[in-house]
Amino acid sequence: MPPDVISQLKLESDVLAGLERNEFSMVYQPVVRLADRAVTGVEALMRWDHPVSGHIAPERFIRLAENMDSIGRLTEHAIAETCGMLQRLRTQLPQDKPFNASVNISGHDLCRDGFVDFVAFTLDRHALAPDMLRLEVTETVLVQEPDISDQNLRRLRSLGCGIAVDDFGTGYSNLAYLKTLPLTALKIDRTFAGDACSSAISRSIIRMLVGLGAELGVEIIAEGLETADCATTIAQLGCSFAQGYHFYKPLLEQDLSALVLHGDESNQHVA
Ligand code: G
Ligand code: MN
Repeated sequence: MPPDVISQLKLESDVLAGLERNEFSMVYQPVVRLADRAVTGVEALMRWDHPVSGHIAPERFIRLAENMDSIGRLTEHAIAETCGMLQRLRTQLPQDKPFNASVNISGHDLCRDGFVDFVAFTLDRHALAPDMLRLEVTETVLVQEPDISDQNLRRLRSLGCGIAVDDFGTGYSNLAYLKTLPLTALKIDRTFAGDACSSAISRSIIRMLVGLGAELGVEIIAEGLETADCATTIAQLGCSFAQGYHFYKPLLEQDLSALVLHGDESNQHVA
């Protein structure tokens, strides 16, 4: 067997064993409303605490797992964990305070039979309003699998879930899906948002995307903001929401709850 097949098989069995042993956990990076810096939601990010390799970043295993059946199990785990967190948080938040969590899903998930039913079942099990959950897909997925993803995204949308387009601006220049898909948010990739204060081209692109968001009635979220200057620039360009290390790193659930319930006491344990 070629070495890449062996390592793929090893990864597959490690992922399945890791799920059994509870090695996958979620951290939550706050999304802030730029007007008042209120935390209005989070992006859920997966962490793998591997018994031998230690902490493995999602960029390293998700892309490999996308070729395997286990990506479905990982996504379902992420959705179930995130819905559990939302249910616990919801009981403590004022009823009228909107809050949402985004979970990253792959093209594989969207094409899988039973995925939409799993989402519906999990929302129901946690007694959550469906609009508290957003599913985040990359632009590439929307362009590569238009028929299947379109159908399942519509079903998810009719359940009431939000749909966010991740890494917006880096996938394809084919924006035809914007005409047909019922989207909730576009997330401007950090290659533009991260250097908005130093690059005039990034600023032009962001200005254009903010205009597009207003026309389409979708939220625009800038990702990867690392400095105060960039945050100020992004706000001046009319962007309403942002996320990035300048505001918050991904947080453990306990720190997220403290932040959302009691405000920024700057004592979070960074996850
Ligand atoms: O593409 P996506 O939005 O899913 O990427 C999320 C990843 O980006 C996570 O691994 C997260 O830790 C990382 N991330 C979050 N905020 C920042 C930031 O401000 N700068 C950089 N470089 N990475 C970030
Ligand atoms: Mn994402």
